[in-house]
Amino acid sequence: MTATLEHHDAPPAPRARPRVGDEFRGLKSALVSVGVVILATVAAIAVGLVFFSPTSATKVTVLDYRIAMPVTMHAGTHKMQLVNAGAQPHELLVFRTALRASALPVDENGKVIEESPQLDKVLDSGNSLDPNKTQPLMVSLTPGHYVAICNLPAHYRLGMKLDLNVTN
Ligand SMILES: [Cu+2]
Repeated sequence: MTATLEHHDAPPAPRARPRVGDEFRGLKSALVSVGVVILATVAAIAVGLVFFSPTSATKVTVLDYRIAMPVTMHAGTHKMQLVNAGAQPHELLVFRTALRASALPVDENGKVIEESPQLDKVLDSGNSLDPNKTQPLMVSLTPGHYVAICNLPAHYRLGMKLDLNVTN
């Protein structure tokens, strides 16, 4: 009689234990999934902050008549924020060149000859930027020597030139 009862009672127990275990496994995998989603979201936000935050851009200020920006930068693709803090419109041109900023080839009007084979233009802000305006720019730099200038009439001669060294 006792053996029979045990025999009849026994089957439900093994079935019950796996069900509880399955629920825990299901809960565990659900928590792991939520964790993965949270980590992925945090990682995406971190990447977004690094690549898209305005604070990560290199500030380049053009004034009457000089350029203020870092003179040493690391190789890579950089965001730049061009700021015209002068009273005149300005532009920003960057050339990769072995020539010093003070020794660029110029025409009879003192403008830098941008098409010179000695200059390899890597950045051109395009239309001149008005005073108190800002303009986002992107530039890819490899190790070497660069020169930044503003080539609006007489601005190079007046002092808008800067040597930039790019390191690894
Ligand atoms: Cu200028």
